[in-house]
Amino acid sequence: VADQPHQESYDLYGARTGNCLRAAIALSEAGVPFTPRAVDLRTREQRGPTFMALNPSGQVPVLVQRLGSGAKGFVLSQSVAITLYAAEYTPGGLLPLDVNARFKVLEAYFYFVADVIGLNGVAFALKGDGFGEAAQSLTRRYLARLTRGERFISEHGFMAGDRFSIADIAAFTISSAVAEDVPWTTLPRLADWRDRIAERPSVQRGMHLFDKTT
Ligand SMILES: N[C@@H](CCC(=O)N[C@@H](CS)C(=O)NCC(=O)O)C(=O)O
Repeated sequence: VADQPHQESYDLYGARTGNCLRAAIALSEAGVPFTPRAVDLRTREQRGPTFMALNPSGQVPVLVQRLGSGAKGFVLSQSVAITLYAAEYTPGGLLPLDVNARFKVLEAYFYFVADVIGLNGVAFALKGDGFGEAAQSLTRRYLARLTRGERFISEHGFMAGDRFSIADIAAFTISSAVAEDVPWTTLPRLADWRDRIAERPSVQRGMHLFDKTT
């Protein structure tokens, strides 16, 4: 992405879910010109033939590149990949250019993505399938990991670095999704970090992008 002039625009297909909000914040912060396209999960629009042609997994988010002519270009699913794509779009923005600094951000990013968000997704599925006890056990585990994630907050007030990055985006979206279950008063550094991140314009835009859908 980095060495191409940006002539294209993008559509972000999504709904008001953590995975979509993560992609929306990253694209907003990176200055990617994109239009939100709401997908109605209540009517299972994501499993209809039109959407399945875009993403055979039948899931949001999906990023679609529009070429200058308006024709469909590159199509990308997976919020984690879309977030990294946004980082690549504006080099040195959401991911530091310095290799060591970049991998410290990636370390925190994958901690929240794999060890917290991944478990949250499995707990959600287990609950839906009627395995309440197993879901609760996983929930305790990912909440403990989320609160331990406080250790990544740097002296600059961001996750694993001296500026806002994809690690902040991953940590913020899951913190918001499970906010009611986090003992914020016992975690002043995490609460302070959350309040500051919430004020960022890109975070506010991304968090409210799909407000009218589920
Ligand atoms: N690993 C995928 C997960 C995508 C995902 O689970 N999408 C959910 C909404 S957050 C979805 O589309 N659910 C509707 C369905 O599966 O039918 C990502 O991060 O993009």
